[in-house]
Amino acid sequence: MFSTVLVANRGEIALRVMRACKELGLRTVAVYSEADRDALHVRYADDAYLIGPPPATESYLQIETIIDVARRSGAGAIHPGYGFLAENAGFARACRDAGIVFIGPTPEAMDRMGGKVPARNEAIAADVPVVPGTTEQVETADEVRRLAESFGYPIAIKASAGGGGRGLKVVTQPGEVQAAFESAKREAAAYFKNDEVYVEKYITDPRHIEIQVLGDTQGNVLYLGERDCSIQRRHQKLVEESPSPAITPEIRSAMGAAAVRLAQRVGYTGAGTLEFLFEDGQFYFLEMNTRIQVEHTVTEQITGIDLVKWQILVAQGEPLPWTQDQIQLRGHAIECRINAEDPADGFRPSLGTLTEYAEPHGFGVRVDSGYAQDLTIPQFYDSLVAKLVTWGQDRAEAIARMRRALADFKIGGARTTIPFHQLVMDHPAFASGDATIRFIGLHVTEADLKALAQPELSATSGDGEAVAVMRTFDVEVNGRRFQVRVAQPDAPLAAPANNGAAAQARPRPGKAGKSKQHAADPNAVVSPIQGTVVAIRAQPGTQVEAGHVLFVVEAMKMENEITAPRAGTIKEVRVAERAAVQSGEVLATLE
Ligand code: MV4
Repeated sequence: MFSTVLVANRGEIALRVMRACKELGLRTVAVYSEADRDALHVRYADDAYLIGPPPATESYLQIETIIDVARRSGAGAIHPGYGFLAENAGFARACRDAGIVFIGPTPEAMDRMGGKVPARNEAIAADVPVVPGTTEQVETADEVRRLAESFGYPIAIKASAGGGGRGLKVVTQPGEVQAAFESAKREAAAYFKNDEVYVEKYITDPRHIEIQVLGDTQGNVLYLGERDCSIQRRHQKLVEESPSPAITPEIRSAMGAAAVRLAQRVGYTGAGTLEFLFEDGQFYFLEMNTRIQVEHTVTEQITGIDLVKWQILVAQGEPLPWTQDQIQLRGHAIECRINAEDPADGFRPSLGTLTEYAEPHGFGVRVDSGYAQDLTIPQFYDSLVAKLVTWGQDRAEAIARMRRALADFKIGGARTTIPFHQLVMDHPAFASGDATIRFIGLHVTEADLKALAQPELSATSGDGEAVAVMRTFDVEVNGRRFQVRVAQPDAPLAAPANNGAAAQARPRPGKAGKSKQHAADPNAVVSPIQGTVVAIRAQPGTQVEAGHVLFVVEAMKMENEITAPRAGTIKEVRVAERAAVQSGEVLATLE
């Protein structure tokens, strides 16, 4: 069996996988892009290989390169972490063809459960409840209306090839069907190059509940309880917990049994997650994630089972050593995703060099992090800095501990989601276990988020030019200790140029002047962020209303809609699709 594992990922999950390898006595190989030369996963691995520039070319996604590194480094197995290559059946096949163990399910199981529509059909065949609807594509708006009559409004029109909430249209009455159907097809064609859509009843206020499964190569599949991931924003999960405050032991065993039936039917091996919507005591299978997930930690905390270790052991042919009734859930665990994002500014990425970084410690506190003090968060990847997980004997204790741990987590140099999590942990609707997928919007308003303003990362001069970095110092006055925040003059080119705090604090004079000028120009449609243009909805001559979405700019895997600042006619479109744009750059002009 293999004795060296190549970890084809970065950040906290690469470290998480390498720790498991180390405990099993396996040698680890890291791969890294030029943006990750200083990254912790590179230092932690026994061996590390540079695989090129950061994703203009998507370095961590290069199948051939990674398999070649596996060969050169003597790795007998590859762990893909999550994202990147984890759900790529082609990559799993390429590993198999190269005689390398892919730590995950077989490509055949991935093919059967990877797509939404195939997975829905497998679920129906396994007698697992799905949302009422079709799986065949609907061809006409008339057909949509007929289907809607049979299971009632509201309905969801979904892109067959969709995922992550893209290509989902909600229709509340027959009069809206035509426009929504056409719009769904257009969006599906634009995003997925496949305009097939199907129809489901729309569940208006569900929870997102997912079941963790673990299968071995002997055909055993176990379920390890559920996770409640209802607290999310635009399909980005922010808080996850296990067990769910809404799931009774009876529902848990019914959902668990359903998940095991489905996983067993497709010959599932390794760790996997089945996503369900849950409302009014009913659960409906949505889709399966055929990988380890970010939030696997909360399941580990309450089951005591090291999921990543068992992914590896199962890949080595080891049978699972438990029966279902030996799986016991103990206490309660909560995970908060600490992202470098500003919750007061639409969760915009807030990248920089971590001038301060001190993690919380103590009983019941776990931090899975990819960063340390003085490291710079690169703009190319997601904004996850650390996962903060607390365990308690019960939910109240896990919440109290999370409050304490959030207060103890000190991060400077980038804004983070910590104040958002503090708001959630203090919220009565969260305390009572009432959060659904509409928690943000219903219980946390835009105004609540706006009020979460964090201290300035830099001080500005009178004309708005950044001149200093804010730092915190301890001082003693008459023997009593105080903390003071001081604006320290910007250090001369000390920090890395890579979008770090110093670089942000002192923008190149030409650029700052330019963006200010643009921001003041009422005719300019300006990108507030650095990123890549992924969609253009503006043509010269088009009349637009204020707030119309004109561009979609992707930064750090998140899409940002750039809207018209006022009503008017598009005069000029200055960027092309796939163009890299700077923060402050003019994308179009109005007249
Ligand atoms: C739904 C739904 C309600 N009814 N389908 C969004 C992403 C994709 N995974 C499925 N999604 C949904 N499908 C029906 N028939 C509501 C959502 C949904 C959602 C689901 C899970 C977590 C967060 C969500 C946020 C908005 C909508």
